[in-house]
Amino acid sequence: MSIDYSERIPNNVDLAGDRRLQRALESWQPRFLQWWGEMGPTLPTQDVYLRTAVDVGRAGWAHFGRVRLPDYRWGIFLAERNPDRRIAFGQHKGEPVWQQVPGEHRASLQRLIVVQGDTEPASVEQQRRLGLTAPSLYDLRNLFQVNVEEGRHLWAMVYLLHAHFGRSGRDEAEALLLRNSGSEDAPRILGAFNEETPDWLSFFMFTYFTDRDGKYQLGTLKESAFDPLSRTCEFMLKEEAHHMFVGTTGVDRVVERAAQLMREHDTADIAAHGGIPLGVIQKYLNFHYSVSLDLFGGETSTNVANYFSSGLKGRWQEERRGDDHVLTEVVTAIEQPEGGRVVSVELPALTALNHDLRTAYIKDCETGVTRWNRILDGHGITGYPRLALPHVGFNRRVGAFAGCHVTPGGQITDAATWAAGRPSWLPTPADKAHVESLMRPVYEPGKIAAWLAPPRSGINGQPLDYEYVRF
Ligand code: BYC
Repeated sequence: MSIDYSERIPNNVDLAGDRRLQRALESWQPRFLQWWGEMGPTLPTQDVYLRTAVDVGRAGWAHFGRVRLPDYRWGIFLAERNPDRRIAFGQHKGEPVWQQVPGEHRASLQRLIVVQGDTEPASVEQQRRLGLTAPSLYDLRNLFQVNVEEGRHLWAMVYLLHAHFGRSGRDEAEALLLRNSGSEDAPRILGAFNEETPDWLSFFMFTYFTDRDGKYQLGTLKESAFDPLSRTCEFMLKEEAHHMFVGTTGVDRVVERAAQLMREHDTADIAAHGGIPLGVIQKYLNFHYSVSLDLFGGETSTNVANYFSSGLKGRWQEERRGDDHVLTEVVTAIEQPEGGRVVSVELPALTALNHDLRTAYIKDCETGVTRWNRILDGHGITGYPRLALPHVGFNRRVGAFAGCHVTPGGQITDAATWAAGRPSWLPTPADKAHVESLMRPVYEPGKIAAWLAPPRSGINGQPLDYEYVRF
C-alpha cells in the first residue's frame, strides 16, 4: 500500500479508517513537534536536501527534495503484509502470526516496544548540537537525515503503542517525550543513550557502533510473531542502512586524513597538524564499542529466553538458521570471568540468546575495522599498531564482565592497574579537548574541514558542492 501524504499524519495503515486512533495520534503529534522544537537540532536552517519515504516496496521508496526541517512529513509506514506469514520459532512455531497482542504477552511486548522507542528520540537529543560544528554541508545534511528518521522511528513505536496497548500504551507514548538523554531525574532507559555525542568523531562512532546495535535489535524484532511490530521493523531497517553508512564512511574519512597527515609529516603525532591521531581514534572506538556491547543485555538472560520461546523476539536471520528454532535441547559456549581468568562455559542456548546476537554484531563490527586498516595499508602506513576491537570484557557495565577490570587485550587486572591504563585506552580530557578544538563549522558548499577527507560522492547523484543545506 503506498503512502497517503494528503493526511495530516502520512501513513499506509489506513489511519482514516480508525477515527479514534487517528484522533489519539493527532493529539500526540503537536507534542512530538514541541519536543522536536525543544530537543531536536539547535542549528536554525532554511531547508535541507532530504529523502522522504514515498512507498514501502522494494524499488524506489525514497523521494529527495528540499524540506524545511519542522515540515518534514513524519508518518507511519509498515512493510507490506504477507498474509501467509507464520511464526518461525519458539513454542508457537508454525502457527499464523498475530495481528493483535495476546493478553499474556502484553506486558513483555509493550516493554520491548518502549525500550526500542526510547532510543530513537534519545539519539536526536544526543546529537542536537552537532549542527553547530558540522565539517561540511554534506555532513550536516546527513546528520539531519539521521535525525528526522530517528524521529520517524519514534513515530513507528508510538503507533504500535497507541494502536495495540490501550491506555497504558498512550501513557508510555507520552513518557517517551518526557524522558531525556542524560537527564538526572528522567534519563533514557539504556545506558549508551545517556552518553554525550559532543563531537563528530563521536557521531561517526555512534552511527557505526550504536546504530549497528539498532540494526541487530530491529532484526530480532522483525522476526516477532506480533506482525505489526515485524512489519514496522522491516521498514525501519531500510532507513537504518543509511545511518550506518554515515558512520562507516565517516570513520573512513577520519582515518584517511590521519594517514595522509602521517605520510606528509612522517609522524604519528598529527594533532599539531590538525588531524586526529590513530591512538585517539582507537580510544573513541574502544569507548563506543564497549558501551554498545552493553546494549545487548546480559550474556545470560531469562528475559530473552522467554521472549524467544513465546515468539516475541527471534534471532538474527532466524529463518536462515539450520536448527530446530525451538532450542530447548541446544547448548552453547560463552566467555565469562572466573577466578581472574576468562573461561568458556557451556549454557542452554535459550538463555544465551543475547550473547548469540552480540556475536553476530561483533562479526559485523570487525568488517569496519578491517576496512579502516586497509585504508592505512593503502597509504603505506607501517610501524604503527592497527585499529582493533577491544576484548568483549573491556569497560563493561552490563553482563558477566560488569565490575571486572579487563584490558583491551582481554586480561583481567586489578582496579589500580586498570586506572593506570585507562588514559591509554579511553579518551582523556586532553584527547577530547583536541577533538573539540577541531570542531569548527564549514558551511560553504563543496568545502570540507581539514581533519577529515572529503566523501567519495555526493547524495543521490548530486555533486559535492551542491548546497545540501540552506540557511
Ligand atoms: N542499560 O535480562 P537482561 C537503536 C535491563 S538501538 C540499562 O540482561 P534483556 C538505535 C533490562 O531491561 C536498539 N538497562 O536483558 C541506535 C532488564 O530490566 P528488567 C534498541 C539494561 O532483558 C542508535 C535487566 O536489565 N532496541 O535502535 O534480555 C540510534 C536485565 O537485563 C541494559 C532494543 O534494545 C542497559 N544497557 O535484554 C537510534 C530492543 N541492558 O526488564 C536507535 C528492545 C539490560 O529486568 N530491548 N538492561 O526491568 C531488548 O530487547 C532488551 O530489553 C535488551 C536487554 C536487549 C535491552
